[in-house]
Amino acid sequence: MNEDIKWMQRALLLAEYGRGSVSPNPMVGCVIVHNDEIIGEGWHRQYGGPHAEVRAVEDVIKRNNEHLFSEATAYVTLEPCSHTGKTPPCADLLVSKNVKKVVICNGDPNPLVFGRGISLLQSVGIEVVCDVLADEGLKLNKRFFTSFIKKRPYIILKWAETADGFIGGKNGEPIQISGEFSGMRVHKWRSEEDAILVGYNTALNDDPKLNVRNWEGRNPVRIVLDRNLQLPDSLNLFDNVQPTIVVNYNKETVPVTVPERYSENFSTSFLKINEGENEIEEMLYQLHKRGIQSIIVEGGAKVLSSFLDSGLWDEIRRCQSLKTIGSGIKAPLPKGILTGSEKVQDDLWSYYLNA
Ligand code: AOF
Ligand code: ZN
Repeated sequence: MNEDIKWMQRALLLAEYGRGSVSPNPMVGCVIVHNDEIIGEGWHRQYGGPHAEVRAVEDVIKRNNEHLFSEATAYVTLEPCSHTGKTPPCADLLVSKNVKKVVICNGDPNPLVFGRGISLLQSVGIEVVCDVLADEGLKLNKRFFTSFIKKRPYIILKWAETADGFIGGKNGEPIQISGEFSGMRVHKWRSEEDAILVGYNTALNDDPKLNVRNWEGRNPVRIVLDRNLQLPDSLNLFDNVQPTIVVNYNKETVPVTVPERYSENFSTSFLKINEGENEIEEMLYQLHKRGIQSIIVEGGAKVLSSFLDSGLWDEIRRCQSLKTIGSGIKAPLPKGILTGSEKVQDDLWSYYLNA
């Protein structure tokens, strides 16, 4: 196997460890190699914390391999940064360690970097190779890239339907459709996204908590569509255990930002949108400006359909159980390309991508 691919695969694997903890930053891994051996490695573990390159360099030093830097290659899944954000520039760090070569999976779309990291490395004579396993990197950080390219969060539409195609009872009463293991999976997914969104009827009828249970992970920001501010304060959504954003036509308060998820001060905030045909588009842009890079939309049928109709979605995760109820609220019809399906106990999960 090509050396660059082998080590980049390892760097991508390390980057995965950051899932659920680094957003709105990307997941990044770094492996430093000398003579076909790893002399240090690391990944971006936590939002606001040291970048992957810093961790890898520290690891090289900890392993007493510092003398090997000048003959070493650094494999990084994202172009080393050139800006001072919460941490100093990684490109400067690699230059100061005098590494011989840097292999990169993806360029950084952040306008603060955008090629400057690569130029900086090249300007001092470091050999730079780009786009190694680029497609894998784009997939790993699809939320991060979507945010910069489309100026909206990455949207996952998730629902469970009965074998006869219903998503809920006749009068909107909640019914248990999917099995226990599907439930765990859904909680894992919640922990991987910045936010979770439901419509007015789901909030009122189900009184959901929209938190992460049955899985270890961080709670997403809750977003609820309550256009005319009619939801009662007594709902679980307003328990201040995790942040909630109420999308409505009237009221705007100081915005919650994604990093607030990492603090302990949770509250309810209000996001005002204009009534009209482009409500979803406007809402997504406003949420994007608040740093939200991904949303899992969990219902109900009307909200899911409006996302599907707008075309502003990226993935569908659809669960079909063996249960039948005969009548109820019809589940939406999936769109896009079916990319795979799998059985989880008695449930069949199907996955679609927006073409
Ligand atoms: C890297 N290596 O591991 C990551 C990078 O506020 P900061 O300092 O954490 O900077 C965040 C930005 O840095 C983020 O938007 C992205 O452009 C880049 N992330 N860069 O060289 C890393 N996580
Ligand atoms: Zn950096």
